[in-house]
Amino acid sequence: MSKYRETLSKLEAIGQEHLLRFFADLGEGQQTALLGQIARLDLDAIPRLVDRYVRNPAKFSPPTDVLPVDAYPNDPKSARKQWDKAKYRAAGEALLKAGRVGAFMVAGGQGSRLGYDGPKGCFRAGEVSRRSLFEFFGLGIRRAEMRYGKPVPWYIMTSPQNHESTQAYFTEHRWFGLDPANIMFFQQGVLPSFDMKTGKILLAKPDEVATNPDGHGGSIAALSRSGAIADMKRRGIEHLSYFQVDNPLVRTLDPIFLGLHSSAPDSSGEMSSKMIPKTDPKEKVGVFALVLRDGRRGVDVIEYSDFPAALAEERLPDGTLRFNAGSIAVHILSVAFLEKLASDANFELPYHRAEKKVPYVDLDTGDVVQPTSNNGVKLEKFIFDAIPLCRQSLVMETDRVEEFAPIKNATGVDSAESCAQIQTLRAARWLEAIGVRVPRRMDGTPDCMLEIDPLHGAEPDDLRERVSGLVIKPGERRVI
Ligand code: UD2
Repeated sequence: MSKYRETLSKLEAIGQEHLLRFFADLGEGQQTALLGQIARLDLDAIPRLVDRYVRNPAKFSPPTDVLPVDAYPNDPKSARKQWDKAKYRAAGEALLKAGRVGAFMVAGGQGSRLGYDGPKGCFRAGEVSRRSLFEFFGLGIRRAEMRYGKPVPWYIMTSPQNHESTQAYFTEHRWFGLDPANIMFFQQGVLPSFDMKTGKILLAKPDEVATNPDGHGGSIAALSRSGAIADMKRRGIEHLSYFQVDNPLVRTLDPIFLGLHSSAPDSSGEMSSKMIPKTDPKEKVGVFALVLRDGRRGVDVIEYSDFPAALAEERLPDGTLRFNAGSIAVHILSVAFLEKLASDANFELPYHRAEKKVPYVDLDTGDVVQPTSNNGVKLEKFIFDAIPLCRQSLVMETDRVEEFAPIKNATGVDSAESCAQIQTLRAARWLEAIGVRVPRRMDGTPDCMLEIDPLHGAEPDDLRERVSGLVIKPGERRVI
């Protein structure tokens, strides 16, 4: 049977044969490409996905029995919970010195909100240095390698859409001084995008199925499929420091967080998370909460769009939000946990459904239509849905100015501009902590633009020698 006939009959069996509607009009190369693209889809799973998530989506019922999480406070002397930061820092440093830690960045997203054409990590995150997001992370990792004397392998998840351009960018920038032998790029999977009403898979072009990356939750299968987990085991890597591509302030390798994750009594060492206290109930970050599932209460992340507004608004007598644990999407995952999940044939993270405007081919005319309202459904998996699968998972609080300034939007909140302001605030704070005067305006904001070179310091003390005698003039732009 020809490849065409074979594909057609498989598609007919699941009611998706329209994908070959224009086959006869295509050139030979296009025909081969289309058949190849369809062959890479998991066709057996399609009817179940269409039925469950596209045509008859269960109405999402937010969990009602939720309690706030008991996070490790940023101030270790807090009356709420006291803990020994120095002890956990030593434990984390021991792991780094033993070469047991890798970095894991998810960079497969479509970055559509930013409106930037190209891998999001190439976007400029240094207002003064003009460095890209990728470079910030690369230099942070290089600093850890120099400080702890061991290579930190860096696993980077891309998607088919940006895989080659991401790799080319790294090559062009000579891997930011890192050894390319310790950087592994691997692609996440894709899922077809569906017509919202009919559940038919959309065609992006007569010779191309409309697809979307399968979400950062797709990384667990992709890490396994690509051989990344095998690579980690060969190298003796036990824990992965997970971060997103959009936050240049992230501590790529935080010894305190690593130590807490790996040795705190209330951590199973499988997956841990960082949070910042939310002040605005509407802030677009997932919320950590203790949720009752199957008779067991455990940590969970509820995405902002799913978190009941009444709970999000609840305040404590001191005015702070009761559910204030906002996720900055920074985690540590143990390699053993990832391997356990990936090797379990019954393991599957839930899919989340998003209704979007998806350009599509009109099946009668063959023309590409740009919809003006939502017509399509994209399905995605989220990595934080693995948290409830842990035996015990902990959450550590951190400070917003120290660690969270994502670039998501072209302007306003979470933009390059707000990121530069936060970077300046952080640098000013660090410099003042080690005795350097920073010019400030009448309203207290720094009258300068400052940026910390991630290679020079991961905390204020690292900068001491470098800044001795430094004078910052009002209006100055400077990389420290
Ligand atoms: C994410 C979290 C949100 C909060 C916020 C903090 C989700 C669903 N929400 O919101 O709770 O923690 O971050 O900044 O994650 N990515 C892939 N492949 C994909 C999709 C995304 O690699 O298929 C990567 C993407 O490149 C980025 C990260 O995942 O690094 C986050 O993606 P996003 O921009 O969709 O998440 P966002 O900002 O809505």
